[in-house]
Order: sequence, then structure tokens, then C-alpha cells
Amino acid sequence: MKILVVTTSVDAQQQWVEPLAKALPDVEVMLWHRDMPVQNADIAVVWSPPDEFFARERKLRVAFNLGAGVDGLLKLPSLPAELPIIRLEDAGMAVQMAEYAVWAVTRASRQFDDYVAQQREGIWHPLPELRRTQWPIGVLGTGIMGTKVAQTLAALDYPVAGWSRSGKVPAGVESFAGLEQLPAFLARTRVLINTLPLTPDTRDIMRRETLQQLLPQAYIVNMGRGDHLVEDDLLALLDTGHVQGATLDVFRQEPLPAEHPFWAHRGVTITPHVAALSLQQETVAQVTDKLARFINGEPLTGVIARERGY
Ligand code: NDP
Ligand code: OXD
Repeated sequence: MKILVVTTSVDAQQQWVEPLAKALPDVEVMLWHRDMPVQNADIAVVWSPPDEFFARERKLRVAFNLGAGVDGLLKLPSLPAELPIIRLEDAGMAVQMAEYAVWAVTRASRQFDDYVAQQREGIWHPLPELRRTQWPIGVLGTGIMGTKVAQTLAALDYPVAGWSRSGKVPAGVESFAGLEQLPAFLARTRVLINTLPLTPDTRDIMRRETLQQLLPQAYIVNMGRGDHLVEDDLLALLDTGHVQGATLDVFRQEPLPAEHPFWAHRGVTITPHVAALSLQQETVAQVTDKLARFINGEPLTGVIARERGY
């Protein structure tokens, strides 16, 4: 049995190949290189692989994704239609997403950004108290990531709602389901936090028409994918003041181009796609466990439903 690891990480050998080889002593684990001959590998462990990899390795039985989102994988033309794709489920990422959301929300609602600005000016000036009812939060996508985000913010007593296809939300979070309930969800939301997967149904979901339906002085937090947000529409709504600010981790083009207006915009905070990192120990443990189940023909979770795209 042979595993090929394909990632964009510079230290993939140490980060993924060596720990996987240690955890799976009976399996050959190798780092894939463009210039190596075809390996006829059985298993792929990937993050952002090039299309060429799937064009060349035609004997694969399964591909494990080293992340939660599989949009980058599913768009590859050479990815075989029947190849089972298994994604990471949580693996230590959900708590990081929740942390990121708390950071973004409290900077705006508790005015921590304003205090940083005041410090720079040497100003000692307590600002008015926070009324949580003035900061209703709406979480787009209440899967593994969105559930943790919604639960964490609800535990801080913000009014929180979640929007998904099924309407499944954790206790204490208001539920909205499907496109028909999207307008009502947006109309009660001031802080919109995106944790959706990128699919044909969710692409561009945050655009002028939807963002305009948010409460005034809205705030946007995007941790899903860059293609969920129409960036020019956000910039236009920041200019009108309908949106007061945004914290963005993901972008239509990554790395964000040097000339992009987000870099210098006062209302925008950016991070380089790090809201949640794939943690080595948790990821290797999960991939190893799922691999053993796959080999033994046992049921396993995290299998992508190709027709719905997540
Ligand atoms: P899940 O599959 O567990 O959850 C997806 C959620 O989105 C579900 O609630 C699902 O609804 C909902 N959803 C999907 N399509 C639609 C739709 N058309 N309309 C309404 N709701 C929809 O995924 P995860 O929570 O594990 O991950 C979500 C995404 O977070 C990833 O795909 C990735 O893009 C992003 N991510 C970003 C990271 C970062 O560092 N920035 C790190 C990790 C993940 P239902 O429950 O009804 O199926
Ligand atoms: C993921 C990511 O999808 O890191 O896991 O974006």
C-alpha cells in the first residue's frame, strides 16, 4: 500500500510525511513531486494539489483532504468522479474558528479597536457600555465550524442565529433554514459571520443584495472562502456606511494582491487564511483512524457528498 502526500506546505516532509509514516509503519508514505515517475499510489493525502497529480495517479482508491473545505479539490478537472473524498472534521479547527469570531466581534462591539486608536493618541476615555441586544449575530453555515462559533458567542450572551440547509443549530441559537428564510435571517442580523463551504449554491452569497438586508452598521466576518464575498460590493457598502467594518480571513485571490484596496482600508482587518490551522497531531490521528476504517471497509464520517459539493 502506498500513500502520496501532496501539499503546498514548505515543510511537508516533517509536518505530514514523517508523522504519517510513523503512525502507519506498514504503509509506504512519500511526498509527491512533479518530476517523479508515476507511483500508482493507492491513497492520496492532499491540500491544494495540482490537477496534474490526479491526471497522473490513476490508481487511487481514496483521497484524504488535509482541511475541512474541499472546494479546491472538487474543481480539479482530472479528479475522478467516483473517487471517495474524505475531509477533516474539526481536528482542533472549530475552537480556533470560535476564537477568531470572538476576536472579531468583541473588537467591534466592545470597541477595543477604538481603545487601541485612543492609546495611539494618548487618550484616556471610557466609551459607552456594550448592549448585547444591539449586536445580533448571524452565522452562515452551522456545521462543525459554525456550531462552535455560534455556541461560543451565545455563551457570551450575544443574540445568535444560524442559517443552514437543514436548520440544525445548537441549543440557545435561533434557527433559519434554506433560501426562503435567508431574508428573515439577514434582517435580524448585524454581525454576519460566514462559515459556509464554497459550493455552486453558496458562491457570492455575500453580495450587495444580501448585505443590504443586514441591520445598519453591519459588520462582516468571513472565515469561509473568498468566493463567498463579492469584494467590490463590500467596499461600496463600507463607503455608504451601511457596513461599518469587516474582518476577513479568506479572499478571492490568495495571497491578497499588494494593490488590493482591502490592505489600506480603515474599516477592514485582514488575516492570511489562518482563522483555523490544520493541527499536525490531531490531523494525523484523524487521517490514520479514517484510513484504517476505509481499509477495513468500516463506516466512516467526513465523506464528501459530491453532488452537493461539501
Ligand atoms: P460542514 O460541512 O460541517 O458544515 C457546512 C454547513 O454549511 C452546514 O451547516 C450546511 O448545512 C451549511 N450549508 C452548506 N450549503 C448550504 C446552502 N446551500 N445553504 C445553506 N446552508 C448550507 O463544514 P465545516 O463546518 O467543517 O466547514 C465549513 C467551511 O469552513 C469549510 O468548507 C471551509 O470553507 C471553511 N473553513 C475555513 C477555515 C479557515 O481557516 N478560514 C478553516 C476551516 C474551515 P446543513 O447542516 O444543512 O448540511
Ligand atoms: C480548511 C481551511 O478548509 O483551512 O480547512 O481553509
